[in-house]
Amino acid sequence: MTAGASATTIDFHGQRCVEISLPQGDRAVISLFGAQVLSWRTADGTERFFLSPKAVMDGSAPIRGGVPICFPQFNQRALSGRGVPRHGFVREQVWSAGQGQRSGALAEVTLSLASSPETLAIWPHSFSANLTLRLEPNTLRTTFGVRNISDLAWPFAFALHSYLAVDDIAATKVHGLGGRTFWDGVKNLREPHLRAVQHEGPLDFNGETDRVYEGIHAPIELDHAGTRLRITQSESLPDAVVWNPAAKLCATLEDMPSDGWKRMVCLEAARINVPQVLSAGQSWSGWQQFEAA
Ligand code: TA6
Repeated sequence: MTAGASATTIDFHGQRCVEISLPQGDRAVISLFGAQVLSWRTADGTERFFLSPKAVMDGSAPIRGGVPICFPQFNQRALSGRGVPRHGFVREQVWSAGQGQRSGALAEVTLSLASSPETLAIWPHSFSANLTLRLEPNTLRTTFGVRNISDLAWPFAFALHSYLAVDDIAATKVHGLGGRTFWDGVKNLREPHLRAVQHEGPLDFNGETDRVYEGIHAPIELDHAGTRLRITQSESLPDAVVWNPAAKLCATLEDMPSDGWKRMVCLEAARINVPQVLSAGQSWSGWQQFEAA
């Protein structure tokens, strides 16, 4: 892998990663395994992402934390029964990192992945994909791009499955979802077409939460311990997933400490309910951006 002066190859919890940083002190780390952002620290020293202390870091399983990429399916909703793993397979592939760039108060690096005999055995479509991580003071954007390099159109679903760190889930609120319709994956797991409407006012957490909100056009805000994180996403990603496993489900996750659910919430920018169809030769991209107040 090549890294420019502004992107350094580092070992991070045993994973080969690329680090980008700014003179102001902001820093982000992305793993070659899965092109998964594992850390974003703003200049004030605050770590913004949750990375499970029990995450599997040897490349044998997806990493629990940071920003896993879900492609070409979300959970097992789109391509189930065809042998594609839950949340797809790119989060378990080793990506290549390109030259990093820094110009003033902006640093970025792009990782890439192309279909291979291994991926074609899982999902029979040729693609090339890239993930660009862009860092500015107090702001991080992840952009995923994919191109259909086969002769046939194919559909896919997608999510940037971001794990955000919170001090205490019981005192955490999410603003900006009032009035949006959602599918409740806890109450209606077997009825994916059922919808409820989110009440006005902030969403708080009183138990297992697993929802796919649709029609997301305005920013969402994560509010905890007196700090706010503003989250925006591209028009190509109309859905937002909110996930917290709470105590019972968390206890079944081997790569989570028993109290890990108290310190994280996933706020994911996604395209789930209406899969994207990509024609031969066509490209698509989607991004999620975080701004710390
Ligand atoms: O995004 C929410 C979700 O689909 C949940 O249903 C939950 O299972 C979570 O993702 C984690 O999935 P994983 O395969 O990473 O354990």
